[in-house]
Amino acid sequence: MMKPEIIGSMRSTYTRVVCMVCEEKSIEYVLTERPLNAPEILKIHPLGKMPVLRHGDFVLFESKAIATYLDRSFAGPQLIPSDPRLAGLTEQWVSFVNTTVDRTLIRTYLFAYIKAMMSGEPPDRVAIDAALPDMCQQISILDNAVAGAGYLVDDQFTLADLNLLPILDRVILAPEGAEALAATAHLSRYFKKHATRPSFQRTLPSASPPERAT
Ligand SMILES: N[C@@H](CCC(=O)N[C@@H](CS)C(=O)NCC(=O)O)C(=O)O
Repeated sequence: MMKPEIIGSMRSTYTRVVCMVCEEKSIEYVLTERPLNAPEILKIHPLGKMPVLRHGDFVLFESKAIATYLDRSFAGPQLIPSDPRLAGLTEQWVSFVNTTVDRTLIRTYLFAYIKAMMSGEPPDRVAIDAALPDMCQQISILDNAVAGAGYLVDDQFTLADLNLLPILDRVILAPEGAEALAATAHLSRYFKKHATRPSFQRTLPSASPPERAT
């Protein structure tokens, strides 16, 4: 089958998720590194967000849609279970992480540090402190969720886990994020364990500091 092309940046957590899907399923893919609003991205995503997918003459935007398409189109371990309850739980955690956790941990908290780094100004303490209660609450929810078998869904590695790992990997770049994760009883162990997966290791963003693409 033709190789899917993912257009985006490995520094983008959402791009990394779809690359991890390919790695987990041993799909041969091409990552075309492009910045936000690159013409190739704007041609596919009406708002210029990443990632986007090109597969032959088929194009797609939205990481969850891309992940589902790849999971259904290619052989390899099923990342969205076919059992309706397990599929529902997978959707639940992907949705919670994308609509709530990403907004707090990345767009609000981490971006306060990234903005400071890019402008050379000190970090906005008010914005950071304001994000901390939500960040701690959401980390605690995730900590409880993985307390049983060490996965978000049942006892299997699914898209729900894969979708969370790049966010955890980014939030620990800032001090309160690192402390919050280290203080958890289960989530820190979960992160350490799954961070050894080849799909995680093979998609590590370059060692350069996070930029706007996160
Ligand atoms: N819901 C979208 C979110 C994509 C998204 O926000 N990507 C970030 C990079 S991680 C981006 O393009 N940000 C630029 C912007 O929001 O303008 C998805 O799941 O693909």
